Amino acid sequence: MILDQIRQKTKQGKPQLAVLFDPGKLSLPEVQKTATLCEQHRIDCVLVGGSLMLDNSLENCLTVIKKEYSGPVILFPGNTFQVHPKADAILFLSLISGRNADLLIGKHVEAAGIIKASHLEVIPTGYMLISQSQPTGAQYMSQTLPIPHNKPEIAAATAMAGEMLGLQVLYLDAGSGASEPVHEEMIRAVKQYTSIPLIVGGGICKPTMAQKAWSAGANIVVIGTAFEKTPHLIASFTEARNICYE
Ligand code: 1GP
Repeated sequence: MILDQIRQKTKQGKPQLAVLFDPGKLSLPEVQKTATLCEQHRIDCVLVGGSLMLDNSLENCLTVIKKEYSGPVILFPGNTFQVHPKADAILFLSLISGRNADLLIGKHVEAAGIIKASHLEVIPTGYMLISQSQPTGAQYMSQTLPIPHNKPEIAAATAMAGEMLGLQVLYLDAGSGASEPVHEEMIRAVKQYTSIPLIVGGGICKPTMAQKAWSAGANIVVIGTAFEKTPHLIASFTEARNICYE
């Protein structure tokens, strides 16, 4: 089970690196190139999804990734259409930072039957959007108020409530292409008050930024935009991950 692997690495204190593929933003040759690098550099897992896809590029993207990359491929769905049995697992996201009932439970009811039939491993995830000076795509698409970036106590309380509700993983997201990542203080606060694996992403574009997130308590750091622009950066991020563990 993929969640067991994540838990095990978390328990061992191994920093994990995930690469986000947004099929709406990448061409198939770009997907292939990045997936090959993910395999070469032993990326811990791959996430696939996006706020918006203007065509049905999800299936083609998954096919190419599965051909090149042998690690776990996890859906990170931006909506109920982004469920596909070619992946291995799905982050079943409840947007616990917001108060949009549809994104807390409504869409889940709609998708439950399809997910059950798909046999995807389901990873119940408390998803928290963190505010930026500029609204991100995720904020706009979810039409929710994110947690203010300078309020770590709100993030910690939200995360605790999510864990108490039985969610298995937490995801702090500044949003794709965010101008600044989730602050270390917030990561530390969430980690201090919870004990489930913590994913952190959004706006992390340098290996030193990833190292700061891991040191503050992130178990999985997610990189999307930086690798879309420069896939070869994967090598320096994995080096940073390995140094962090030594
Ligand atoms: C977005 O956390 C992911 O949901 C990754 O963000 O594209 O900014 O790396 P970036």
